[in-house]
Amino acid sequence: MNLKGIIFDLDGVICSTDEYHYQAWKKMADDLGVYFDREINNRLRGVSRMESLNIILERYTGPALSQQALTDLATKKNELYRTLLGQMTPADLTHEVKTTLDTLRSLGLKLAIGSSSKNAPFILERIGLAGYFDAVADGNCIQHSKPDPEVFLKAAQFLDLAPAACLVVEDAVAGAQAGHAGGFAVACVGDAAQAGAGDYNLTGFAQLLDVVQTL
Ligand code: B16
Ligand code: MG
Repeated sequence: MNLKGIIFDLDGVICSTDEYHYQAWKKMADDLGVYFDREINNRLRGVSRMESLNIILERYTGPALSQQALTDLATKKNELYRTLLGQMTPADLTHEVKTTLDTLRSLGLKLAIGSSSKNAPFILERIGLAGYFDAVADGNCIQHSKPDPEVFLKAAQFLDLAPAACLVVEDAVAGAQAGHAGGFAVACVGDAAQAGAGDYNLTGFAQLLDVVQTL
């Protein structure tokens, strides 16, 4: 096996916090009177908080919003999102994900997180994975979010591995693009798999065990 490491996206791959992002943005959009649905939400996967807000505001027709008003909207969404995260426990990490991670590790692979989220450390703590990964690259250590490859390149650097020796696992089309732009092989689940964005488009997380045997 030439593969040495796997870099996992967090929201929508390791855990279902993508649903909490949706609920929090939906509440903010409803309060503002802006149309928002799950299809628009799919465009927010992997992109930063402020970029997400800009995508939602494409449908906004009210009076001009100041920079402070934009910041306040993003803060309001994040507060609601963190309230939802605060209710998570290790039971929100599925048995399939945990046992697959453990098996991948037992094969000698290094495991890292590559997430656009500034809330990644809090999420990992809530689901009982604080300290589990060999490296964590997240929204707190990058300038450009996906589809820019920066977060995955940082994760590979933290693992001391070349991109060609790593597989990226993503649920976002923007994340799959970021992986490819960085020179990584990409396996997709969820929305990105349905869009056929990966080199491997999986129907379930445990299918990674089959994919790594071929790399
Ligand atoms: P935050 P990922 C991404 O996480 C989410 O997919 C995206 O919807 C979110 O806007 C972004 O994190 C920033 O999140 O507001 O928590 O900093 O999928 O890259 O793990
Ligand atoms: Mg994601």
